[in-house]
Amino acid sequence: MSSLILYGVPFSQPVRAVMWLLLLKRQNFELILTNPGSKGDNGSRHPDYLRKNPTGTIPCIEEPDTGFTLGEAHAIMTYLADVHGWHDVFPKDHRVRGRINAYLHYHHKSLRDASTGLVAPKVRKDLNIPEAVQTAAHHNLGNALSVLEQYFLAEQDYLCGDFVTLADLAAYVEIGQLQPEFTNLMDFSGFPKVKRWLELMHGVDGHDEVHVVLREMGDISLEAPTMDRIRAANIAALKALKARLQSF
Ligand SMILES: N[C@@H](CCC(=O)N[C@@H](CS)C(=O)NCC(=O)O)C(=O)O
Repeated sequence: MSSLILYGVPFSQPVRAVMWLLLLKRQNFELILTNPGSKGDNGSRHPDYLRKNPTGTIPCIEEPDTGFTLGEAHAIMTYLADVHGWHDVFPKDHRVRGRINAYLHYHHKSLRDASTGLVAPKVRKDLNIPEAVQTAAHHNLGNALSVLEQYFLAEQDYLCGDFVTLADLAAYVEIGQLQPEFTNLMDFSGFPKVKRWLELMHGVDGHDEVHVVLREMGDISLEAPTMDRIRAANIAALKALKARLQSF
């Protein structure tokens, strides 16, 4: 059986969530580099790619043996968990699963704004994200962090219980990227429970390999990274990923 194909780049948050799940579950895969938003060869807006994922975004997976393709990070993660029976991260219990799904839906207009409001304006200057969009994103992100602090993490270690689920992986790739050791774009001192959860997530298998790209790029709080710096970070990330996959 050929290994699963994952289209994307390590710098993409939703791609990182899928990669992390695959590493955590020691599932082999091949990463095919796909440039987000590009219409060129290997771009997510190229007609060949759009046939696989009509929304034109990364990530997308493809099962080489069947030709089945699927886009949307959270759909991919729940699909893989169902197919492989990864009930530790996506339990069968209807209520726990319901809560995980609730978070995964909530995510798109809340923590996802960490990228829209803070990271993308620095690393994707080409997108010219309007000020109003950035302001709205900051507002959504601030609200979402308070919701995590006051409700999701009020009485438990992880978002949906005392164990890691798909919800934690999805959330961490967004807010985790803002920590001082990565982009350094947010001060979490007002959110002690979120801070504790971030620390716990460092210990989840696959965390380090998946975050090489951010560690290599480093602090961008004062200065936007150059294209060379982003490229070097992606290369280091691919090397770390390859080494990890070879260990399976
Ligand atoms: N809801 C999607 C969002 C994916 C997404 O926004 N991906 C970005 C890269 S991080 C992308 O492909 N952008 C290219 C574009 O929109 O043209 C998911 O969770 O998979």
